[in-house]
Amino acid sequence: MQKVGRLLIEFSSQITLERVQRENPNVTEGGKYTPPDCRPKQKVAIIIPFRHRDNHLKYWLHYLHPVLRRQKIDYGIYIINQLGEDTFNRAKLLNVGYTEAIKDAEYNCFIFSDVDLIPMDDRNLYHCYDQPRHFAIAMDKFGFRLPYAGYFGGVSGLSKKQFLKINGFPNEYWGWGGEDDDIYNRITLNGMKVSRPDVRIGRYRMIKHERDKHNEPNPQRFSKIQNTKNTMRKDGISSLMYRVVSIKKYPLYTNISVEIGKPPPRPLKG
Ligand SMILES: [Mn+2]
Repeated sequence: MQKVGRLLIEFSSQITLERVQRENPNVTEGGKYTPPDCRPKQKVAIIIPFRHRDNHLKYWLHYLHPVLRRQKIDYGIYIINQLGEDTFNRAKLLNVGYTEAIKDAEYNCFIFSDVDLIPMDDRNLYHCYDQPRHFAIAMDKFGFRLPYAGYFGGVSGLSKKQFLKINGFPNEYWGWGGEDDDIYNRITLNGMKVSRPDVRIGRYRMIKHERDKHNEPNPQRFSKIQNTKNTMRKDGISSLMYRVVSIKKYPLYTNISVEIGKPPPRPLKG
């Protein structure tokens, strides 16, 4: 199967998981795939932070499994589901995904993707590069441009070595925003720089949605991203605490449901 370049992506037809399964017969339990005709050097865990987005996940699986197979990636899909209704914490879920994926298989590359982002070109290769990679550089919601030079949101990828060099991701960003900028800071403060695809290839469609409940913009994000240098050594993969409640291997993905706690109480002013 060859890559096809630009893809037609739409979210109006109804997708069923049975259909996606039928169309991807070589994907094995837990959402794993190994190309039959080559031996990839990288083993890629794709990690998706998740809560209440089952419909988006269907589209993601429908579009991504064929793309990843055409790219001859050796991969596994991990949905990291935050249990309960406390404030969402994307970066902490990504740390959990890293930790659980390496218990499952010998991954050396980690791609962190939002569940509602679909690449529009299969030449945007989902593996790791010699610098941390930002994949989602031209999203439709930003007019197919980077919203700002240091943007690292949506879909990104780090080798195991790169991830450990920055002590993973911050655990203390509760609610929407800032965690991706903190990760960008960690990368540059540790002497690395972000690699990106060509703007014609790094195009993405985001599935339109209302803002999630319990993921309000985090008002502390502006001050926190000024402090990455002081926080990154103590807050990260080295300080990660969580509890796995269940691990379920479905035909197209592995679901890991976790309790990750809630934000610390805000001190009263005065
Ligand atoms: Mn979104």
